Amino acid sequence: MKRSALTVLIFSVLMCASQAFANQPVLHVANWNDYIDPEVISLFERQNGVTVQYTTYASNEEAEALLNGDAPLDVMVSAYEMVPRYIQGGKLKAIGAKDMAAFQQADTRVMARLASKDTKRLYAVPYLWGNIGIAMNRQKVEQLLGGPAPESWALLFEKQYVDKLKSCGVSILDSKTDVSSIYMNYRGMSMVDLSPMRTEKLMGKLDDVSKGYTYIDSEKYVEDLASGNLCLAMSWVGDAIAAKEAGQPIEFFVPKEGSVTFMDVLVVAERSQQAELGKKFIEFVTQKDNAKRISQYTYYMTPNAKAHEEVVLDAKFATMAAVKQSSVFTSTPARRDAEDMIDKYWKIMMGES
Ligand code: N2P
Repeated sequence: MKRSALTVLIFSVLMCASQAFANQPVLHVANWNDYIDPEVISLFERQNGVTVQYTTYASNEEAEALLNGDAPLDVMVSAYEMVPRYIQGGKLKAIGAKDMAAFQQADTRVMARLASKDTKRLYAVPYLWGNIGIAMNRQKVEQLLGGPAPESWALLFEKQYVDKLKSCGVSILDSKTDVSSIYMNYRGMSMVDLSPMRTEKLMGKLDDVSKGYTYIDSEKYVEDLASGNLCLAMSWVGDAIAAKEAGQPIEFFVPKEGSVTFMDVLVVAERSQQAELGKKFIEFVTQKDNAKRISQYTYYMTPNAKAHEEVVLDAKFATMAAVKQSSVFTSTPARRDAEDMIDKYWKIMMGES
């Protein structure tokens, strides 16, 4: 075959291939960073002849902006505590969540937690859950402290510790409701009856301590823990274990004062034009084998009871499951006037005002 003919042939094969690709349905999915096994996405694409456009976000605020925006969006993973607000705002499609297999196969601990926010279980399908704690390089921390580190949030919330540790890198999550729930609990306060005056005083104190943080961020810290640029971080459990697996002597613990346990769910955006395909994706990622892969890859707990049992057989995954349920609580916004005060200080801490 002459070169030019070969070129034409190759060109037309490529054209066909790209047209086939172009005609494939595209599913738009948004998720937290480091929160899926990419191979599960590829499998879904191959098995269903679709392309998944995958976007990540690193805070509830970013997630909400995506949901409220007008770029194409079908499936989103969301913190469970955001769901009532999304439902009220008409942002989610009712997908008959409770009839999906994920619900029949869910862990009873997860089911108990799911009852309160999507009461009819129409919108939200449990995806992954876990705890927030401290990721720490004990050796570096104890060297700077000149003695043993307490198993306490004091490490992150008291100036005396943060100022001693800031030279080795200290961070907290960019997650306002989680941080304020954990912090107020540490200060012996309940979010439900916080007065604006008390909130102002306590948040002012936190703002002062925060000057010693390297940053407030939920994405960069994964890399920085793994490369030794941080020695102490408020962390989602999976991110801490991932840093440890990447070779740093990082340990994860839930401080003695207790911490937040979080739950993330899969929802379909109201503006999705492909709810059926979206549901198929949700079925796929929550199906036992895929749920297991995702849990193993991310080091978060799957709500799928059978998959979870299998994952924790491997000691490597014991940390993510080893938290006493009595020491954890769900993160709750304060009442409106106190919440406004938290917002004000959060903006200051984030350098936004
Ligand atoms: C992992 C994000 C975890 C989100 N990077 C917890 N809600």
